[in-house]
Order: sequence, then structure tokens, then C-alpha cells
Amino acid sequence: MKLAVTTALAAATLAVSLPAAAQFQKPEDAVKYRQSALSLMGTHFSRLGAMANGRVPFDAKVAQDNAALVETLSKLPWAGFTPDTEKLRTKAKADVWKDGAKFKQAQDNMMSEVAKLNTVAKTGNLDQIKAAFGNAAGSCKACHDAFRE
Ligand code: ASC
Repeated sequence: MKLAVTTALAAATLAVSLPAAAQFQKPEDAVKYRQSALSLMGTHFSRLGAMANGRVPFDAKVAQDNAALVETLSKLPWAGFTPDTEKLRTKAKADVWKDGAKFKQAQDNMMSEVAKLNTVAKTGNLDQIKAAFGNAAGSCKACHDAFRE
């Protein structure tokens, strides 16, 4: 059992860290992948937001489930920003490729904020969830402002 879990974890880590270019047959596939991951992240982040903003009643279990999904999903889009996708017409700005260090920093910041949100969601404290949600939303927006048309 322990071995199975360890093996599954190793496989999951490998899937996220494999050289991105090797994972997609065509640049269009990479774009579809990153857009799908970001879309799913937005869906689950919005469900948290609805509770953080009081639009739907707070349910700690729903908050926890969505925060966990958002953290997992936050790791996925970046592999889809392969160099061969720069030439395709998407909302990604040229700075994604021209200023890769800044783009990486924006990714790391967002992943860090949603990891904190997931930690806080486990406590079930709505005030803390609201604060962590606000910080995470800010990290989404900062990256969109800089790198999305
Ligand atoms: C969302 C969503 C985003 C972020 C962003 C935060 O729910 O889909 O892209 O929040 O709007 O500013």
C-alpha cells in the first residue's frame, strides 16, 4: 500500500515536471491543455469566491474540496506555454516568452497563494478563507494584467 502510494506520487510528480515540449504532439494541443487547466481552475476558484463573497451560504466541506482542486490545478497550465505556441493566436502576450523569469515569478506567486488558501480552507475559518481568497485572486489578476491580452 505504502509502495503504491509512493509510486503514484512519483508518477504524478513526473507528469508535472516532464519537459513540456515532449508532452504535446502539436502546439495547438499545448494551448488547449493550458486553457483547459486555467478554465477548470477558474470554475473551482469561483465556487470558493461565491462563498467568500457571501453569494452562496458557506459550506466548509465545499470550500475545502474546491481549494484542494484549485491547488492541484494551479500546477498544470504552465507546461502548456511551450515556445512553439508563441506563434499561435491566443490571449497570451509576447512577454510570456520575452520575460520568462517574470512569468515564472507570477506563476510561483499564484501557486504559493492558492497553496495557502488550501491550508486555510482546512481550518474552516471563513474570515481567514476570505483573506486568503483575496490574496489568491490578486495573484490571478496580477498575472492576467501582465501577461494576458
Ligand atoms: C476567478 C477567475 C479568475 C480570477 C480573477 C481574479 O474566479 O476566473 O481569473 O478569479 O478574476 O482577479
